[in-house]
Amino acid sequence: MKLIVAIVQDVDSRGVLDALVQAGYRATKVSSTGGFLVRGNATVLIGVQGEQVEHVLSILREHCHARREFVSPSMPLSEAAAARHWVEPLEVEVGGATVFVLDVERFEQL
Ligand code: 2BA
Repeated sequence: MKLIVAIVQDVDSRGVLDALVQAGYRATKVSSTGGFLVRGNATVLIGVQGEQVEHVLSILREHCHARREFVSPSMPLSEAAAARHWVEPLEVEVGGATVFVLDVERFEQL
């Protein structure tokens, strides 16, 4: 058995969960926060058999979209003026999904 841990953008999480459940998978959404943007995202946990991993990844690919985001560095105005070059908004591309596939040693529902 495998555990798929998928970090997705909040805006995509409803569609991903709907598609997974529709396809017969069980999934759990955990609210999470990215360390860099410090914005809410969603971590979706999906327990599957090994042969189902590629199908789940194809669902994630279909429903998670990369987007460009701007980050405004937050610092006091006085410091911002002194470090003018640093306050330019920074553009980053936030992925479709960041996915880890883990081996499950044991699975129980008690
Ligand atoms: P955040 O940490 O908020 O990162 C959001 C986006 O900011 C990243 O998108 C990346 O484009 C950029 N970014 C992150 N760290 C950076 C840095 N040190 N310098 C410059 N740009 C940086 P993604 O790579 O698509 O990641 C989306 C979210 O997935 C991340 O949100 C984080 O919550 C999670 N994530 C990504 N890689 C991870 C990893 N190796 N381990 C755990 N979580 C990860």
